[in-house]
Amino acid sequence: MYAQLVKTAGTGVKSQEEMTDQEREFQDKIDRDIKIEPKDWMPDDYRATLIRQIGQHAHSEIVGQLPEGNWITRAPTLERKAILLAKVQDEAGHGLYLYCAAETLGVTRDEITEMLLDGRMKYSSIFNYPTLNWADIGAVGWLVDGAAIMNQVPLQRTSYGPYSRAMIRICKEESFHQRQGYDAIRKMAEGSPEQKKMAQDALNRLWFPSLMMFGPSDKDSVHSAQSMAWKIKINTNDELRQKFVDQTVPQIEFLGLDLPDPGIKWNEERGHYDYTDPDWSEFFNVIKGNGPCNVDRLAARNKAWDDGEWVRDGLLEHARKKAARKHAAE
Ligand code: FAQ
Repeated sequence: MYAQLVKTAGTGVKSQEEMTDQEREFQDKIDRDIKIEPKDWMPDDYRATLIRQIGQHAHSEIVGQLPEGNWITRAPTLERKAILLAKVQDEAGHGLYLYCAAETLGVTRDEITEMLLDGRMKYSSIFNYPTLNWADIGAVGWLVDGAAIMNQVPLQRTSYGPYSRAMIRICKEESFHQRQGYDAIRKMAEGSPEQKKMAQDALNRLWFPSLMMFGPSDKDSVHSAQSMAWKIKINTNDELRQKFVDQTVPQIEFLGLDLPDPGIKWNEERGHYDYTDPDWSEFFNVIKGNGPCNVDRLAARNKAWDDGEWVRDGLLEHARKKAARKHAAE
């Protein structure tokens, strides 16, 4: 069902005249900020766009555990280990809320998981970059969670009720994630010259991949126009990227680190920082499956899925037996 729906998504935005009465009524609800709930009528493309976005978002939370999980055993102190463990567990929880939100649209979690595992569905490009050392873990919390929050705070107002409600809870936890990352990187930036160098190196390597998290520039964004008309997205990719740059540059300066991009400069006229665009050919290459860690990430998820088969089978068999006993007793 989803694969069929998805084929139709991403077409142009319809004018009022082109809409059917039912579509006009739907758009009117959106325009009046009335939330769309699972049993309400919705256009197929709206449903498909949501399944794609929520599904990719859920997959990102799950795959996003891998680069951080890698460092739980090597965290420098017990406190940092406990914090990282809690954060990685939170990401699993975010994935689960989001899979539940996707399921309200008529897909099963198994269906979209299989689409992740065989490469038909995407997850965020950022998780295809490696975390090489402890400074990278601080930088992931600071920059990656920072970018994630910038994107997710407006999504609390997204038009689909279950997605919006999931985002409210997720955002609360994400802000703790960002704070712990900033705290970890600050410790490094204020530490020995070697530690400061590691913090700088992590910032330099993760800066452009973090900017890519917001998606391609607006002129290349296939889905933005329709998604914004339906208030699935509240801001464009470039608007959020600019907000992230404006918020993060003063933090870099406060940490006493060098700016990772010589193009960063305050623009008095615009009231924003100018910055260099990421290398979009690298971005498109990464989302095609050719980033530094794509193969490893998918192999890890496939292994976890295969290794967990006996657990899923056992639970289903238990549920089946329980239902049969209940049925026999009635
Ligand atoms: N990576 O037309 P647009 C996190 C694809 S959560 C991969 O602009 P759209 C928490 C896009 O799917 C991070 N693919 O698309 C955490 C489309 O391809 P398709 C995840 C990307 O949907 C922290 C094509 O490019 N957050 O980090 C990316 O309107 C730390 C054209 O793009 C969300 O998912 C990308 N970065 O806008 C966890 C937030 N960008 O599907 C662990 C919700 C674009 O047609 C540790 N999602 N593409 O084949 C969104 O807000 C939107 O989906 C965007 C993309 C803004 C990401």
